Amino acid sequence: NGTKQILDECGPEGLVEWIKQQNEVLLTDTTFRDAHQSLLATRVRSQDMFQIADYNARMLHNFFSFEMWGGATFDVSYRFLKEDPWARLETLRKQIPNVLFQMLFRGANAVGYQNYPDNLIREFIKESAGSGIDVFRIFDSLNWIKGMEVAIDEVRQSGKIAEATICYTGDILDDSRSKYSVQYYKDMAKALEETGAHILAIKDMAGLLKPEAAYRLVSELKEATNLPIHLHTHDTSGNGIYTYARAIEAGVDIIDTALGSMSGLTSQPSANSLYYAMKGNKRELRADIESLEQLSYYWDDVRKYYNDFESGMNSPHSEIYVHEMPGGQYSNLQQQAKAVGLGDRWDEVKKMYSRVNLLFGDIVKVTPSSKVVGDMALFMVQNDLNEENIYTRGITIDFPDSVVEFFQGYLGQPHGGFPEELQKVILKDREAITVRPGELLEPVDFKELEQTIEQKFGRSATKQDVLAYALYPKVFEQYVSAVNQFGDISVLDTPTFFYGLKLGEEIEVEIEKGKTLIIKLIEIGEPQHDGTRIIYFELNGQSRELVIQDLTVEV
Ligand code: PYR
Repeated sequence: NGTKQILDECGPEGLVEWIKQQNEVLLTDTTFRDAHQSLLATRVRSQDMFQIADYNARMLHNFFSFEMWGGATFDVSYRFLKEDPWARLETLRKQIPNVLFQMLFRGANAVGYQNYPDNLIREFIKESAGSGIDVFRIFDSLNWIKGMEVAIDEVRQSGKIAEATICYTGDILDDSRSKYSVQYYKDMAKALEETGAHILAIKDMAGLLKPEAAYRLVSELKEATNLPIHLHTHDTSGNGIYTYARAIEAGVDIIDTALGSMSGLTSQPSANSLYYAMKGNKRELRADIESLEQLSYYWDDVRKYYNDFESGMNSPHSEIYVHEMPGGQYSNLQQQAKAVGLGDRWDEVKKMYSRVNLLFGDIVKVTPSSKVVGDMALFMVQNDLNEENIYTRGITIDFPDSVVEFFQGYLGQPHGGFPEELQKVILKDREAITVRPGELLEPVDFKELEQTIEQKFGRSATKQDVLAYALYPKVFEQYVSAVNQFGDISVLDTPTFFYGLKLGEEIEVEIEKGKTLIIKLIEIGEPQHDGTRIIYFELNGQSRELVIQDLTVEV
């Protein structure tokens, strides 16, 4: 029996007991979520997962879970892939009935970048649980317990696993960074246990947890709480396998890995390599290495389709221990720097990132607090600001919205509070809140949103549509108009989706089960004076033509 059956038959408490009773190191495979979020700008399409899902179910049946939803995958699906993330979840659920499905949930920020009303958080969790999610990894971008309480409560009420999370920052081995000490993490772990966590996650989102720190932290947290511990790291420094080996010796229960060809650097450490690394150890991995290798070959091929989204990082970056930038942020901030003309000052931006962190009082940096630090770093470099002149020149400067909102308390409260003098400079005459933002936000009126969707888009709205619209109104609107214009383009194969058909190329598209179209591109007509072209193609052997607007043609 897979872990899914254990949860369904024995409930969350039964599953937790089962984890504790056995001594195996359990694995979560992140290939469907964090691996591609961190390596390929979250662009992996559902098609490429559906093709291999049956194999995952059979070959990785002894895994604890598949992390396959949440984080950035929700909005990227609608925004860039023009596909419905709920359909991904429900289809994979049917294909993989035996292993737990896990999602990353940003506490009061859900799968977005701002705090949302409590009723939206609750409804989103209910719907996700109903559509197939079993394990909710809930974190707060400032490690603020209050930002996680509503989500933990709702997951428990839904009968699913609340995996409450400590985000790891700083360095417990460095006494000069005493703000995030072992004691701090122990206190946080106990508070999460009292709040109702079933499992405790250590989320090392930047890959800062050094091997000896992992040993010490896992040992201490096992002493401090009665919860199974699930460790997540990134391999940016190249030290990930060693970190896991030490955590395994300290008794960690579950770890996050990715399949070989989707692992390493900003992604998770490789399950395949860890398997060999642990050989001969008392807690060697029970994984089936042949299956891991087969699946890795598949992703080796598929990854090539996404070449345009590779970050360009091609060797381990030990500087991560200095700038502390999360795995998924590095390439994004680099793009942002280029966009504002700071491409050739990237080294300065990276240094400024760590200086801004200290200026802000040394905060936890993970979505969305990491974005605030990144926005401020760019702003400081652009405007020649530094730790001294900000208090004088800053009085007359308008800071980026994300920074202002952070200092207003709209992302919650950082450990140790805000630096007061800087807060005054940034907020000017704006007020700051100290309560949970969710307490002040008006509840979402779901009925009204449903009617708005129906009127605006001329289609009936499902609960899933309403939730997506409540979280991301503009993105959802653009998604619906793309679907209205082009139909369901999620059925296209990935090279065709990203790069189009070449002359003479023939593709097969399954538009629904058992219904296939064979499309061959025959000729592209000359551009007309109105910017249109005629496309000549064959559809299941029949000649067809279509007039399209070629946006690259100047009219
Ligand atoms: C996310 O929030 O998407 C992360 O991966 C941290």
